[in-house]
This record gives sequence, C-alpha cells and structure tokens, in this order.
Amino acid sequence: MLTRLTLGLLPFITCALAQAGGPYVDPDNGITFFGLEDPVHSITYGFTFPPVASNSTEFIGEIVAPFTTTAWAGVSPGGAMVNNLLLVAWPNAGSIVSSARFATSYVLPTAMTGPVLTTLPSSKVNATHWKWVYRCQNCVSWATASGTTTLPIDSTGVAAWAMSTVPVDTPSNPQSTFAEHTDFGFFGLDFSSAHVSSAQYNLWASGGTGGGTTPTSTISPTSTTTTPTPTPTGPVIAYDYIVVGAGAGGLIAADRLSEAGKKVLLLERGGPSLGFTGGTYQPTWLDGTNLTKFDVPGLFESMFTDSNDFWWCKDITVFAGCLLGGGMAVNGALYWLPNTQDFSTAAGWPSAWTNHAPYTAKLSARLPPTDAPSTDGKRYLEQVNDVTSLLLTPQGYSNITINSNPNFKDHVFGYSAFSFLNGKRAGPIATYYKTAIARPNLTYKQNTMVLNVVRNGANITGVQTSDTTLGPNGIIPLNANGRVILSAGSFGTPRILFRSGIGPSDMISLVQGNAAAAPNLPPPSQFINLPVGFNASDNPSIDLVFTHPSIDAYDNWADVFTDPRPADAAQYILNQSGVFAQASPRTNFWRAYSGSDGRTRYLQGTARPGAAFVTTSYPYNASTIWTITAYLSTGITSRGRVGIDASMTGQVLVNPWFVDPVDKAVLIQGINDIVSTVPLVPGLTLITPDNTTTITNYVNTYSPSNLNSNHWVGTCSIGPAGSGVVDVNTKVYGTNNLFVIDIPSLPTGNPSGTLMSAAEQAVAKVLALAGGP
Ligand SMILES: Cc1cc2nc3c(=O)[nH]c(=O)nc-3n(C[C@H](O)[C@H](O)[C@H](O)COP(=O)(O)OP(=O)(O)OC[C@H]3O[C@@H](n4cnc5c(N)ncnc54)[C@H](O)[C@@H]3O)c2cc1C
Ligand SMILES: *[C@@H]1O[C@H](CO)[C@@H](O)[C@H](O)[C@H]1NC(C)=O
Ligand SMILES: *[C@@H]1O[C@H](CO)[C@@H](O)[C@H](O)[C@H]1NC(C)=O
Ligand SMILES: *[C@@H]1O[C@H](CO)[C@@H](O)[C@H](O)[C@H]1NC(C)=O
Ligand SMILES: *[C@@H]1O[C@H](CO)[C@@H](O)[C@H](O)[C@H]1NC(C)=O
Ligand SMILES: *[C@@H]1O[C@H](CO)[C@@H](O)[C@H](O)[C@H]1NC(C)=O
Ligand SMILES: *[C@@H]1O[C@H](CO)[C@@H](O)[C@H](O)[C@H]1NC(C)=O
Ligand SMILES: *[C@@H]1O[C@H](CO)[C@@H](O)[C@H](O)[C@H]1NC(C)=O
Ligand SMILES: *[C@@H]1O[C@H](CO)[C@@H](O)[C@H](O)[C@H]1NC(C)=O
Ligand SMILES: *[C@@H]1O[C@H](CO)[C@@H](O)[C@H](O)[C@H]1NC(C)=O
Ligand SMILES: CC(=O)N[C@H]1CO[C@H](CO)[C@@H](O)[C@@H]1O
Repeated sequence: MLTRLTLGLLPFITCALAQAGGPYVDPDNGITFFGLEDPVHSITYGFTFPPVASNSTEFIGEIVAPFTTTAWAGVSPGGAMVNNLLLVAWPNAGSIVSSARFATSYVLPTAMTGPVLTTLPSSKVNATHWKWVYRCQNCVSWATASGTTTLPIDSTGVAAWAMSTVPVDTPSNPQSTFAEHTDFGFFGLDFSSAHVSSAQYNLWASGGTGGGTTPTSTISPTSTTTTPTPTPTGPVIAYDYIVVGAGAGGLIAADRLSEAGKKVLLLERGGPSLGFTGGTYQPTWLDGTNLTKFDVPGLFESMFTDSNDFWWCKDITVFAGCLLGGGMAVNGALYWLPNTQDFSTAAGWPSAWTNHAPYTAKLSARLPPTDAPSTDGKRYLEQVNDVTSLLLTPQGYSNITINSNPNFKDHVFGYSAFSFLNGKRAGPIATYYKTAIARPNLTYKQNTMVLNVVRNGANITGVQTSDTTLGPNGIIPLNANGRVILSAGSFGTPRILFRSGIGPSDMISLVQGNAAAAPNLPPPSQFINLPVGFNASDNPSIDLVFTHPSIDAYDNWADVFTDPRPADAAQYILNQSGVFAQASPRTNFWRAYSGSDGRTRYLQGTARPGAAFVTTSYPYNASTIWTITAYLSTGITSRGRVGIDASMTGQVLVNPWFVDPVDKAVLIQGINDIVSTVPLVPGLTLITPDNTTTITNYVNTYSPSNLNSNHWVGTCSIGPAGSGVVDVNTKVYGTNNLFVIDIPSLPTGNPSGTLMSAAEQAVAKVLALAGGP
C-alpha cells in the first residue's frame, strides 16, 4: 500500500522452503558436524556447539567446497544476511582466507568486530576441494541497531548459505570486496541437538581431531522438516482440487471449493501468521496474549523496519508476503469494495465478468469493511483527517463513507476503510480460512513450496512440491478430472508457470538453464507459449510530506514494536481498542482527471501520520510530519513485465510506471492540485518536496523503485486467445485443467477488494465449468 524501497539485492534470509540439515562426521578430521551438503553445488556447511549448559558463546564450523566451481562461499548461522554474523572464506595460494562480516542492508558486508576466528589445522586446499574448519568465538550473540541477536542454540533455526563462481577482488585480503553471490539457500537445523560434550568440543577447538559420532546416518538434503525422509511418510493422497498459495485469492478459492464438497488441498510455502493460526511472532509487550505482530493493525509500519523480517518472500525482489494470508497478512489492509468500472470491459474484463455485484456481495457478507476498526467505535490519531479535509474541501471535495458509495470516486474523501474485524487483522484469514480449515474436505499444508505443475501436454496430473514426504519426488497427484488453481501472487504464479513450461520462450530458456528446475520441465514439444508476466501493472505513487502543528506523527511508528506508548499498548491488550486497532492510514480521497489522450484516469490519495522519508533543506518539526501518498489508478495505460532470472528469482523485468508520458502528466497535475490549497491551511507546510523544487522536478527525479505501490496485478491476465493468459473461465490457454486467479488491471482503490471479489467469481465459474471433479 505505502511506497517503499524494493528489496533490491537478493537478500538471503530465513525461508520456509529450507532443506533440513542433519548430523555427519567429517571423515578427514573426525569431527561431528550438524549441517548440510547443498545438492546443487556440492558444498558442505556444518556447525558444532559445546553443551548449552556451559553458557559458551562459540562454535566450530566448516565449509567444504569443490575447488573449481566455488570461488567463495559463506554461511549465516542466523539465517539472514542483514544484521547477522556472516562467515566468508575462499582459497588463496594453497590456504584459506576468511573473515567475519556484517551488513545492515543488502549491500556488500564489511568486517564485523566481536567474533574471533581461528582457522583449525584440518583446513586444507587439495586438487579438488578447499576446506575451511574454524573456531568462532564470541559468535553466538551480537549487537544490532535494534538490540541483541542470539542464535537459537537450544531450539531450531534456519541457517543460510551463499556461494559464488566469481573470484573475490583481492584474494589475499580477508576483507576483500566481491560481487553479489551467484546462488544462496537455506537449511533448517535443530540447533538443540547440534551439541557435543565439553571434553570433545575442547579437543576439537584446540586443533585436535577424532572421536566424533553421529546419532543418525548421514546428511540428507530433504525438505522442511528436521527428520530427513526422502520418501513419502504416509499414503499418497490424490485431490479434486489443488490450490497453490494461501493469499487473498487462494483462501477464497479453497474455502468455496471445500464448501462445495470437493476434496481440496491448499498448499502454502510459508508458515502461520495470526495467533489463531499458530503464529507466535510477537513483541514482548504482547507476552501472555495470543496476538502476534500480524494480528495487531497498528504494527503495520513495523513490517518494514524489523530486522527479523521472515515474512517477505526472499526470492522475489519486491515486497511479497510468504506466509499464511500472503500479502493480506502483512499489508496495510486498506479495503475498497469494487465499483462498476473495476469490472468493466474497458478494464480488460470479458463481458461475462462485468456483473460483479453478486460476488462482491458474497465477499462483503463474509468480510465487511470497516472505517472504525477500534472496538470502541472511536477514532484515534484523527488530526490527519481534519487537516486533509481543510486541504481538500476548498477544491470541491465532499466527505463520504467510501464503501457505502463505491461508484462515487471523483472529488471525494472519507475515512480509510480496512479489512480488520474486532480490532484485529482479519482479511481472508480470520474469515475464509477459518471456515475452510474446519472442513474435513480441506487439507492445508504449510511450509510447502510448489515448484511446478506436472503435466502431460494439456493435462495437469499433479503438482511438484519441495516436500518429499507428501509424494514420490514431492509430487502430489490429482484425481481423475482434477484441477489445479494457482494463486501464488503476481510473481509466484508466473514462476510456477515458467517452471512448468508455460510462458514466453525467454523465461522457459532460463528454466532450461537451471540445474534444479530443468529436469522437471516437460519436453519442448509440450511448451505452451503464452504472454505470462506481460501486462504487469502497479500504481505509480509519489509521497508528499507535510508538517502541521496539530499532527501527532506517533514518533513515525518507530517504537510501536519495541517500545510502544504504554497507555496505548495497555488499552489494546485490554479490549483491542485505540491507536493499535488501526493501521497507519487515516484518510483516503479520489479525483478523476481527463488526460491529453482523452482517457479518464483516477488519482487516489492516502493520508497518514509519519513519513517514509523526508528530503528538505530546511529544519522541520519531526513530531508533526504526515504524508499524502498520491497514486494513479484506474485508467493507467503503462504496463511492465514480470519474470525470473537464471536463479529463478522473481523480479520486475520492465518497470510498469510512467511508460506512457500521459500517465506521468496526469499524476503531476493531480499533485499540483493537492498542494494548491496548502496556503489556505494555517500552519501547514509542504516539506517534501520543499520550496526549492517544483512538483514536476520532484516527480521527474523520483527514484523508480520508490514509485512501487506493491499492488502488482495483470501478470496472468484474462483475455482473448492470443493476448490473454487465461480464458473467460480463468483456465490457462493450452491446458485442460489449470486455472489462475489474477485481475487484468488496477482497480480504483488498493486492489485486494477487487481481487477478492474476482476470486469469488473465478471459483464460481470454475465450479460451473463442465468436466471437473
Ligand atoms: C507491503 C504491502 C502492502 C500492501 N497494502 C495493501 C493494502 O493496504 N490494501 C490492498 O488492497 N492491497 C495491499 N497490498 C496488495 C495485496 O496484499 C495483494 O494485492 C494481495 O495480497 C494479492 O493476493 P494474491 O492472492 O494474488 O497473492 P498473495 O497475497 O501474495 O498470496 C500468494 C500466496 O502464495 C504463496 N506462494 C507463493 N508462491 C508459492 C509456491 N510456489 N508454492 C506455495 N505457495 C506459494 C505465498 O506465500 C502467499 O501466501 C499490499 C501488498 C504489500 C506487499
Ligand atoms: C550458566 O548460566 C547459568 C545462569 O546464569 C548459571 O546458573 C550456570 O551456573 C552457568 N553455567 C556455567 C557452566 O557457567
Ligand atoms: C580433497 O579433499 C576433499 C575434502 O576432504 C576430499 O573429499 C577429496 O577426496 C580430496 N581430493 C583429493 C584429490 O585428495
Ligand atoms: C489463547 O488461545 C487459547 C487456545 O485457543 C485460549 O485457550 C486462550 O484463552 C487464549 N488466550 C488469550 C489471552 O486470548
Ligand atoms: C476498551 O477500553 C478503553 C480504555 O479503558 C475504553 O475507553 C473503551 O470504552 C473500551 N472499549 C470497549 C469496547 O470495551
Ligand atoms: C466526515 O464525515 C464523517 C461521517 O459523517 C464525520 O464523522 C466527520 O467529522 C466528517 N469530517 C469532516 C472533516 O467534516
Ligand atoms: C487428457 O485428458 C483428456 C480428458 O480427460 C483425455 O481425453 C486425454 O486423453 C488426455 N490426454 C493425455 C495426453 O493424457
Ligand atoms: C514540535 O511539535 C510538537 C507538537 O506540536 C511540540 O510540542 C513541540 O514543541 C514542537 N517542537 C519544536 C522544536 O517546535
Ligand atoms: C521556503 O520555505 C522556507 C521554510 O519553510 C521558508 O522559510 C521560506 O520563506 C520559503 N521561501 C519561499 C520563497 O517561499
Ligand atoms: C495487455 O492488455 C491490453 C489491454 O488491456 C491487451 O490489448 C493486450 O493484448 C494485453 N497483452 C498481453 C500480453 O496480455
Ligand atoms: C466430510 C465430507 O464433507 N466429505 C465429502 C467430501 O467431498 C466428497 C466429494 O464431493 C463427498 O463425497 C464427501 O461426502
């Protein structure tokens, strides 16, 4: 919802599709390690710890890598790149060069003070391998800007690895610079079992060898669980419908299909989110409650500032939620019931889709929007509403209840509306998921990544997952006439299609070149050439930052997670009322514009206390900052392209913002209008941009990645054969039983309301389509 920087460089960080590490004894030095041999690069990463009870702050580790293909390799025992201990090594002139490094953002990590590294004698470089065996002292806890991070040495965790085929710049220098890793991955580790006796540990730490034993056989690269089992653990079950992705679209599909009596499997790559779903991630101030970070609306802004940000998909370079609820578990939850034009043929819909009203009615019956989410019905931090109204009323805007008048989107403002219920995040999780999970006909598997669909030409026979306990090779079959519905998001669904041989040839070529993905492709004669990823759209958005003496910027939301205002925290815990019952937005507004091309485009504004950034040459009072984000919505003509790179990372290939100069001209005009009445509001100052620049110049020099609104749609557009990816029933062209939930263009407001109405309509059409289970 709000403009944020993209993640940029590939962050390697905790991820639920991790393989599981296990114990092994290195035959060279007889040390018991707990770790993993990465099957793609054949690099081994291991750790061993002294007993937990010794309160020790060190461990022994090793990296063993093929000499010719591994220029350098590194591990993060804490599983993330940012704010974590990173250990990097490479061979140079017959010995190992190593360093401990640290990064506070996704840039080249630099020297880390604190850890003491000792390279142990069993390290070596031979004709085929290099091997770094090390002792890392003062390596179990370290300071970060937001506190102390400690390895979970008495429980389970996820470690990350990274490697490169490109040599570092100065191999003799332990602090050498180097280019970004060429690959990275994760492995789950039961740290609680990765301990040996003090005597054994001390022997190895002082350079001794031998004596290691292993509780179970060898390291085995399998998925997710810490018990390595390469074969199915139970009977392999076939399903009528397999729904991939438990986000906005997938939860609605899974609920309606299971309600209709179908045998449904819902697969989600991430883990739990809200407390009632088993989520446990919470700030200390919520100790003793079942409320997680994801439940509490007022913690929304902290999604972007928390160093333990496990919820973002780490293999997509823009923000996408990888947990139960998808984007709906972590977003601003602004929720607009669609209007007529959101489902018009002009917006790209077939005429059979334009009567959205029955589906929108089903949606709002299950998930009614609210513009007063606090359980006491009162509104908090209201100053932004008042100042925005003073700004817009002289421009002819009227004050309405927005979701009571969905078709009225010109010159209107009103309270922000949300998909929260009972003062907590709800969305499709507390509604559709709650009813679906209670049905015996619905099976939900989390921490399960779908890699590709399995198909025989046009017939999908199952899905291939990362979890080999669910079926042979991870494959889960469909019943006769069964169907697969992909709802893995605007980046996740295209990737599954590419890896299934469906999409443009340049994307499928990348899959053919990927050692892990290529073997699962069907033969080239079965490739289906479709414009998957084209027609990607996102609202271009520009932040305007103001100060006004009446505003309470709420400390720019900086302390809500770690150190909230005590009265507000207590009130929220008591009965889910107060500031924490709402995300940051306070007011929304819309205005229609006619562009020089004769096309009507809509501007949406979202106003909130605080600011993502301030750029001014003048002093200002940070306690009073607030932001209007101005988005261009319905009517945008610019389109971009979404795809993957050689490592299968989802990304933006062509930016979708301002491709058409008229889009930009209209947004500039709209912003000039917004600020035109600033002089009429006593005390109001526009500080970003300030009076040293013009709006036109501000927009022209705005960083493209800041234009991102996280509202990606259209990557699997519905449309006629030849230009669409899916047909009028949302069935992928060229297949008999594969479906995708997407919307073809941006609606007037933030997209989740329209997307959820579209999901209701899509599942109704799929159920009505003959030939299914
Ligand atoms: C930071 C942010 C803020 C936003 N704010 C708002 C807002 O205020 N209002 C609004 O209307 N919209 C907002 N959005 C957009 C909204 O969240 C999305 O439009 C919506 O969530 C899209 O729904 P979806 O079902 O298509 O995909 P998602 O919600 O992204 O769900 C996809 C799901 O599929 C899973 N998945 C992906 N790949 C696989 C795989 N291979 N195997 C198994 N599972 C997989 C993911 O883990 C995820 O759970 C925001 C988005 C973001 C990221
Ligand atoms: C470890 O710390 C605990 C708690 O401070 C203490 O009781 C215990 O004696 C310590 N153990 C050792 C071996 O120092
Ligand atoms: C080099 O060392 C590795 C790791 O210990 C070992 O597996 C390999 O056999 C050795 N190669 C040679 C040629 O000795
Ligand atoms: C937490 O959930 C459990 C089980 O659902 C319930 O028994 C308990 O009352 C809940 N606690 C709070 C503080 O809500
Ligand atoms: C919740 O508690 C607050 C603070 O005590 C109170 O003002 C409010 O009326 C209560 N709301 C409800 C719904 O009980
Ligand atoms: C807008 O209307 C709402 C609902 O009637 C009202 O509570 C609010 O005070 C109005 N705002 C302004 C600025 O008039
Ligand atoms: C695909 O499925 C259809 C309908 O079930 C069947 O007639 C056809 O033979 C199948 N084709 C292949 C290649 O399996
Ligand atoms: C900043 O604004 C706050 C809130 O209005 C006010 O209390 C404070 O005095 C102001 N600070 C300065 C330096 O003007
Ligand atoms: C520009 O803004 C600064 C800071 O608000 C103000 O002091 C100055 O008078 C302004 N200059 C003009 C030309 O408006
Ligand atoms: C993109 O959308 C436009 C209109 O919305 C349509 O004409 C075009 O065919 C679409 N292209 C693709 C590749 O889907
Ligand atoms: C428990 C339950 O609802 N089972 C149903 C699941 O769906 C199949 C196929 O429609 C029905 O036969 C079962 O009764």
